[in-house]
Amino acid sequence: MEDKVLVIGSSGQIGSELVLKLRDIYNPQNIIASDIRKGSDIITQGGPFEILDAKNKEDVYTIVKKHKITQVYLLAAMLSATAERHIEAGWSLNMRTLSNILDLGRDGLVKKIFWPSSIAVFGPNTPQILTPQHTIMDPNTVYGISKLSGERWCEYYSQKFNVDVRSIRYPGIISWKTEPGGGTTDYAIDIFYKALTEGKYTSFLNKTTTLPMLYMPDALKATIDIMQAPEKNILIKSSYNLAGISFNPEELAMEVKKHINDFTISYEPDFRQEIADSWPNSINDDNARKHWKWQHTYGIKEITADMLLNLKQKLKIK
Ligand code: AKB
Repeated sequence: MEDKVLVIGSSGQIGSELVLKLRDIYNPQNIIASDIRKGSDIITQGGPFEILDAKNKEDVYTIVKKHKITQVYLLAAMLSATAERHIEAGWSLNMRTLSNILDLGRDGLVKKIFWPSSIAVFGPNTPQILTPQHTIMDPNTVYGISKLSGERWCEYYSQKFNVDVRSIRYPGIISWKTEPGGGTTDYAIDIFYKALTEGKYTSFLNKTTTLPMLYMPDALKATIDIMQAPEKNILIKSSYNLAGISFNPEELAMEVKKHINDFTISYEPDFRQEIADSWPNSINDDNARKHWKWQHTYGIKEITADMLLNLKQKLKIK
């Protein structure tokens, strides 16, 4: 029997691109997109789409039974900056949705689950350079606390109920198709929009704030690779460290300047600076590379060139 896949959060930055990628690889009729709000036509018309509030367990179970779903990708979440402003809503969204999906696995309704964790699981006392897989984890944001709790629940459900749940600690994800909302790493996307439309950008992080980042094609590849890997290769049941590249706002601005000569950047750090300061500069992802052959492709040069090229077309800039 062919797998039937449910993507929750299909209108978001990652979900919207993941649906299209999965529909390219598999039969599009087997990829059911879902979100609390209606997404773009390309998502809702290119295959099945359901309006779904994944906090509602009954609704989740109904959709899963209706479409005979075998795999779930849970991409709905409130990111770090927004969750600091909406503590209860962030906690509730991030935890309720995960618990509903893990229960689907425990109850034998689905065979495989993908749930993303984040570099936000680390905190101010975590070693910041090449952060190891197993280390001090003392997140001090709502988002980070929810992700670390989520990791513990994933491992628990895997050990106690044999649920096949797979997870990656996403770094900042850079992309041009759908804008992200409410992340601390979002400066690395905003900068491209502003460089093209205004020729200048004011960064909400200071110039030396180095953070781990990944370009969307690499993020999609990692997500699908871990789901396609044989179960015996998934030795870490909480969440895998994953790295692509690391850079700071000043380095990214210098790269942008190579394409837009008169581009200027200034710095006005806000509350997101403290969040970024508590996260790693770089990540050790040896386990992902060993266990399921993870490899990234895009560096800062390639990301900058591709972002500017695609955003120019999207924003209709000559
Ligand atoms: C955020 O900035 O909140 C996210 C993340 C690193 O998980 N992009």
